[in-house]
Amino acid sequence: MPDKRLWTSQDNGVTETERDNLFALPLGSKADFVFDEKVARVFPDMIRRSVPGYESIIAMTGTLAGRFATAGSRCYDLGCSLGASILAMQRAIRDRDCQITGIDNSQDMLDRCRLVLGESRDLPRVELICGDIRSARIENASVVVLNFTLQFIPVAERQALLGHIFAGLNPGGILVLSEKVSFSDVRHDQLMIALHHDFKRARGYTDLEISQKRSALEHVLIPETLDVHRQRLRRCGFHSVDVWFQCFNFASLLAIKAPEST
Ligand code: GEK
Repeated sequence: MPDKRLWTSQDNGVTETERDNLFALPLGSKADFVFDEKVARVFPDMIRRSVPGYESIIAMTGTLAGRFATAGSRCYDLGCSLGASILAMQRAIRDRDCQITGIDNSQDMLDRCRLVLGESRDLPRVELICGDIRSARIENASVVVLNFTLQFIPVAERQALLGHIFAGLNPGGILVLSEKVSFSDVRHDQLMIALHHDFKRARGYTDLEISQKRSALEHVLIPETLDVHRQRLRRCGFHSVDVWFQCFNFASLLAIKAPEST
């Protein structure tokens, strides 16, 4: 019987996580993807083998927070899952006076997140909230992170959420927005999807796993083009918006709120 546990380095410690085989066997009925206990258990393995560039985006989220977090302000990780971005920010922010708030509406994710984060007295304090990011209180923020979470919010509600985040950001504050994206050129879109599936195959997922996961996410994860994201962020009022990372159909944007002086 192979050992199902994997030891995943989270830089400041080691997290025990199982290998993701949730879609390995044929599923009788088609059900939408949910962030339940089964997913939380395998999440670190699942996201690393599913999202090209995930490790770089998480590490650079820390680097960005290290530059933009200001003394006495708050940093938010919206849809924090097991806290990968929280850990990266905690390590990069030198000001102990900053507080990091992680919000997720999956209690199963947050229960595991608490175990991953543990107690670290000499790092910025972390508060974890179980709730919907659409009704979250965001205030005095210097850094807001939405890493692969906006894609799960209904398209019609995305503008309101981003507007709410913009209102809670201090002048000079940033939003890091990472998403699976689509492309308006159909051939390019299909090529990026095929390359993403090659990435997953190279990391051990079978064609059955890839197609069953794709069906489960079909009505749950709705990608949009980079142009749509850029335009929406500009409409919210961000004065500087652009992509800082892209690998196939996964990208991360940096949106900056103007400093008071400009
Ligand atoms: C990472 N950022 O490791 N309110 C709160 N949480 C939500 C909502 C909502 N309305 N909708 C979804 N979630 C993480 C990865 S995973 C991305 C983020 C993925 C939560 C959901 O419970 C899940 O934990 C997270 O958003 C999305 O970088 O699995 O592709």
